[in-house]
Amino acid sequence: MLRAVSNHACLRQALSSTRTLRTGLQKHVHKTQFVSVRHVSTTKPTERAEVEKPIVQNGELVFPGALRTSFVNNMTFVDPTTQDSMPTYRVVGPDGVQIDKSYKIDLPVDTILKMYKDMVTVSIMDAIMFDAQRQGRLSFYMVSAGEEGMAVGSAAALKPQDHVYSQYREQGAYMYRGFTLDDFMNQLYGNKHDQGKGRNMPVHYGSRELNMHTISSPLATQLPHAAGTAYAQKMAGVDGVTLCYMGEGAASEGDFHAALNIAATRNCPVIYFCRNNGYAISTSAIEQYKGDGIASRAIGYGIETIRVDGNDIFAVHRATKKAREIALRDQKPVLIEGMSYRVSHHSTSDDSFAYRSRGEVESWQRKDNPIVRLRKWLELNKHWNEEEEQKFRTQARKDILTAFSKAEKVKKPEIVSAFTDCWEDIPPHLKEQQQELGEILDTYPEHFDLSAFEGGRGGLHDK
Ligand SMILES: Cc1ncc(C[n+]2csc(CCOP(=O)(O)OP(=O)(O)O)c2C)c(N)n1
Repeated sequence: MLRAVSNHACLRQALSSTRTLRTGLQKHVHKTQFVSVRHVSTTKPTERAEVEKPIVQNGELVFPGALRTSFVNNMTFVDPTTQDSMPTYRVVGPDGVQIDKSYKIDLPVDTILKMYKDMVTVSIMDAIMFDAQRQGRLSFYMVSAGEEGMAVGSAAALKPQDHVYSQYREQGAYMYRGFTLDDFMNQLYGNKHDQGKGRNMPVHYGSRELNMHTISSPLATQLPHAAGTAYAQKMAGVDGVTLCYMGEGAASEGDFHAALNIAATRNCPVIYFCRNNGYAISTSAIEQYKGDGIASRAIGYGIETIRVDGNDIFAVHRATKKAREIALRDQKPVLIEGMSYRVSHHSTSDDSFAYRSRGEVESWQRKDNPIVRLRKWLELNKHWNEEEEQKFRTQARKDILTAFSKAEKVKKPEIVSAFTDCWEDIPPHLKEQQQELGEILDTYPEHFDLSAFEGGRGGLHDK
């Protein structure tokens, strides 16, 4: 109890120091402020007691670095190829029939229908926006075809207060949590309603309101951030966890190691969700790693883990719901590896038939798919039919096209937003650059058409 009280006092001190530090840094960038934040241990008292007292087994001291090891006198190297591969959990098979009968699908039908509709909407939006990019109406796009089930199914197991970090193929999670078609389109067009003020590439969504941390391009950097967010949630004692998505390619980054180890050692309530879709651009998973996928690595970090069929939204949802319970109750990380297949090109900058056969892609498209699988289950259970399907698809398409043409017409943000938000206030050296840009625009107005930007030349605000 004493420890908990002192932790909270420390946290308050840390938070208020951080606030002072931030304000201090932003308001007076030339001044340096130092604050001291006391070290707070989050190792459980029982764990500490274990490492503090020497442990003796059969009269011998146990090495502190491997408390559960035992001595053997036959020398054996562990050969990973002789280990069983981690199984892949499934609730419903490709034909829509429930396989794990011990699990009662207890989700309300309305929720399951929302999950289905969100997957379908994302897939239609992806197809339209991919084509829009090919027509030159958009600079870039990435679709999530074949992976909608992992994004929607996992997001459906979260609570609104949970925090989410994405890679870039999780538009389904955004949609499930309440990102609207207008929100998607405003970001894709980088118009003045885009919360990121048009500064990021398309598909780099973010929403403070929905606790969805803004996507950034450098792979895996979000993983340690997520551990830190979960650590802060733990310290603040809030009823929430953090979920962080990544691809199996991103899991080869050093940040994967840093994040999982810190999450495990600091007992952070974070769920790492790895979408293993078999490819990282042109690099197939067999060239990416030699071990048994990503889930097996979590064991080495002391993290509970499960591998699930990413085309089975029920398996994804059930595993994430359980992972959330474990992370919150035990205040520790959990890793889920969702197995799937990237049926799409990597992005609009990629032609995947340059490195894999059309036949391979087509057989996946034909044989397995999270949307078709859930549709089969819904129809078998009389919750959906062809007529509803057609009606829904027609309406979704209409709604997407409406949002698309609306966002395309909205002006870009004022050009001053190229200078704002680097710091809270524009510092003197950036002010100079802002002024210089004004002079260039005034000297060569015929070379700069600013009619697409809110306020035109006036949007620079330096006159
Ligand atoms: C640090 C870093 N290295 C390389 C890249 C270029 N890059 C962008 S996406 C990508 C592949 C990622 O594959 P994966 O994590 O498996 O996700 P997927 O695209 O399959 O969803 C690469 C190499 C990058 N954005 N950041």
